[in-house]
Amino acid sequence: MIEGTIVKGIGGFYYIKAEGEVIECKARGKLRKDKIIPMVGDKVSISIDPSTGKGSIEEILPRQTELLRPPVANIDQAIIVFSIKNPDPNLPLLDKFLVRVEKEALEILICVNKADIDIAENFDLIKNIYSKAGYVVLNTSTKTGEGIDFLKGLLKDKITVFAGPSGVGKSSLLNAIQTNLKLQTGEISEKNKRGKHTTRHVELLELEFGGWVLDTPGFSSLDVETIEKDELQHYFKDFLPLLGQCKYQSCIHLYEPECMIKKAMIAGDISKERYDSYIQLLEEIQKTKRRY
Ligand SMILES: Nc1nc2c(ncn2[C@@H]2O[C@H](COP(=O)(O)OP(=O)(O)OP(=O)(O)O)[C@@H](O)[C@H]2O)c(=O)[nH]1
Ligand SMILES: [Mg+2]
Ligand SMILES: [Zn+2]
Repeated sequence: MIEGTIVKGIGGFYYIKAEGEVIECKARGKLRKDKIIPMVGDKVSISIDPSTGKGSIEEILPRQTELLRPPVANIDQAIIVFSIKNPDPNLPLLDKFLVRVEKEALEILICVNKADIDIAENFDLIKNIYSKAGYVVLNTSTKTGEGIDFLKGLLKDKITVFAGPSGVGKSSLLNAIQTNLKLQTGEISEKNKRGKHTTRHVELLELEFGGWVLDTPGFSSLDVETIEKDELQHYFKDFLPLLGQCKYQSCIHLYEPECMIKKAMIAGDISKERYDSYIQLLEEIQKTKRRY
């Protein structure tokens, strides 16, 4: 038995890096029967059939972390990438992504790419809201090189997933970080200024200065249906210091009196955009629960 890491999965085949090589494998029927779906990032043990030279995944070792969208295992941190324009930043989608990643207790960085497109007020807006919420917000450009060295420093010796909408420049950023990755990138559609879903699968790539990165396909929506109504507040980093201080223990910061979250929002300590986003997500959770 050989141990390795899944670096890519396409059409039922998994590519496993083990002992310096990449080996094509299929998942054993036993795994499929137990409904265990291998993920990129999984540590696995594989066997090789000496007569055919083909590999099989025998076992998936316990996952340290698991993110379902994009589907990746054993990562340390997530960088959510948006662009300053083309496509325009989608803050409700950013908030949803943050909630899902906070639930997995992963480190998060926010990267606003395409800094060369000169509309600084878009960056300032995002920076204000999210640095107040406790996140690091970077501004990068693959055209001018702005922010790339700083980004590199944050990746060293870590396993980082790059996630975000199509066309924001995730693959371009990875190419700027390490030119020999040669990832395919795509033009933005002239008509709607969105990406064309160029990256089709998740891929784990090794960095020569230490660390691993995962390029992933862009997404345009996320769901929050696995999250409970009273659980949501815990995934708003900016709410955490105040939780438990409202008048009612069961406060979900909606209509209750003497709510510290609402007070902080009115005082400007929690940004209105984040509070509104929280309320929207609460409503969305309520709606999906009613459907069942
Ligand atoms: N102006 C400008 N354009 C950029 C920048 N980074 C990437 N682009 C362009 O944006 C387009 C999309 O880039 P990709 O790297 O393919 O985007 P992606 O996020 O990987 O998209 P998907 O794989 O579809 O999810 C390409 O035309 C890039 O040249 C940047 O910093 N500034
Ligand atoms: Mg891409
Ligand atoms: Zn409250």
